[in-house]
Amino acid sequence: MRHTVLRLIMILAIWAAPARAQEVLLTLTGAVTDGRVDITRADLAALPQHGYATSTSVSDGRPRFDGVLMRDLLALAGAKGESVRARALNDYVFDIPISDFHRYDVLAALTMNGAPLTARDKGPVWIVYPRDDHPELADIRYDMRWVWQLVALHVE
Ligand SMILES: Nc1nc2c(c(=O)[nH]1)N[C@H]1C(S)=C(S)[C@@H](COP(=O)(O)O)O[C@H]1N2
Ligand SMILES: [Mo]
Repeated sequence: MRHTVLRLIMILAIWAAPARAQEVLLTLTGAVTDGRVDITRADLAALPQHGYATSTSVSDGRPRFDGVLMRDLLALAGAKGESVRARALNDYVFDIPISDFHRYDVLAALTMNGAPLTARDKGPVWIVYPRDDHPELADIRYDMRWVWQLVALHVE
């Protein structure tokens, strides 16, 4: 009995790791390769990883965020356009000029203070701006671009 349970746990663990890696976190549509690119956790893990601590308009202190650069993500998807329409799980939608991602090291963040962001807490993906490095970013016009629970990007 004990062995059966252990074996079951092992099988589940072995099966769950790749399944989690293949989990689609983001879907890019519009002016991207073949009109649609599904981005998995493994795709994101294969990109260069970046991070920094920054203040935010919704949390205390300066949490550290890690993930990938939005410009690397868009390059991976072959995005060619002027803006992205970012859509969240809660159907919040906001248009962001792609120039932001070249001007600033904007993150598609996957972790905060080393812990994976979950859908319950602004995850799995949160658009994060380097707010403390550029005074102009501490502004409501940019706060609205910090889309959390990001699930889709439409490139135009
Ligand atoms: N997914 C999602 N992201 C979002 C929002 C939202 O409602 N849903 N609100 C935006 C707005 S309008 C602002 S100002 C900042 C901070 O939102 P808050 O002040 O409502 O916490 O997050 C932005 N990101
Ligand atoms: Mo807002």
